[in-house]
Amino acid sequence: MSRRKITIVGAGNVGAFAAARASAEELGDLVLVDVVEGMPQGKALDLAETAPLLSFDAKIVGANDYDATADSDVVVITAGLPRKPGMSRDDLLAKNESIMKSVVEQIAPRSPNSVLIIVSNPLDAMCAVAKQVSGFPKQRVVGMAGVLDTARFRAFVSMELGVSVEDIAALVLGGHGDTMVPLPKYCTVGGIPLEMLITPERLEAIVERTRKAGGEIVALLKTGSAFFSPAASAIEMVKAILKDKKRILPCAAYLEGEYGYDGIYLGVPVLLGAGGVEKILELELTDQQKAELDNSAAAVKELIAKLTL
Ligand code: TXD
Repeated sequence: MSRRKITIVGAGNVGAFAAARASAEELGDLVLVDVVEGMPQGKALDLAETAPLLSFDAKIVGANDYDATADSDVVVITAGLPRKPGMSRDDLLAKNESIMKSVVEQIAPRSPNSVLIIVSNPLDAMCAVAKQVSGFPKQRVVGMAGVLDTARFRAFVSMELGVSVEDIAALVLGGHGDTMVPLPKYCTVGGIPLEMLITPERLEAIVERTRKAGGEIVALLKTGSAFFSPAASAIEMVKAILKDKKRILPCAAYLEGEYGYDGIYLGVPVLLGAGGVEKILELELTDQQKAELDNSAAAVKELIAKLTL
């Protein structure tokens, strides 16, 4: 059996670290694509030279065009501009829309059976662009945000309680922005509801920190946004797909009636396997949770209306 093939478009911070994770986990052969001349080639070569140290076998190539990407199983798209201090994710809309269009126009005909994992911001709107331009079925265009937002929530709970992250399960719904909807009621620590282990005030502080976690890092870095955890999150999704793990992960999925929304991408729990988004899980929400999700959906719709699609 030949190896699986993963293309990563945008070999910047997120793309490069995602490539490092994918190769270290021996998920398949890799193609790195970027517009900057020499850069994806250089990073690909550097990464290939880690193989003897980390004991993986993979063909890793870098390119400025798309021919080498043909017949990829999964394509992770991180191409685009990141945020600078003072910018919201939405400020990136116009520029990243045109980048996303040009990338997907090149990718889709060469890898018509691939699953596209969108990472570029503003995430939910970029998923809509990728779906429209690729013409792929909704199952095969999915966005990475909830896995990251959930990991952040879990990291903060672990710091607060001094317990292993491995025992913390959590769920964050909604768009990838300040309107995201962390669901502390669905959070457990070793099977115990989180709410039994923490005061309401501390829990609320963690929820707030999770909502603003991306901005916290942008403010510290000053020159860009988070990349270790976004890259690891994207590769968690790649792994679920390539290994057909049927993971239940919060992802930006195209909704057609689920949760009462139609024709938009929004973060919801999905079953992620070889077919991409194989199923959307619908949870019963309280009135307040539904109101928060409505607010998040409205923010996504507002952005989609600004696209030139
Ligand atoms: O949760 C999430 N979804 C996110 C999203 C978490 C973190 C970062 N998020 C977004 O991903 C971020 O707001 C950006 O829109 C993307 C990429 O972030 P990254 O931090 O990796 O940005 P870099 O380091 O600037 O890398 C972007 C690369 C850079 O090397 C550009 O040269 C390249 O994208 N680029 C392109 N590649 C191919 N094709 C085109 N047209 C292109 N334009 C730029």
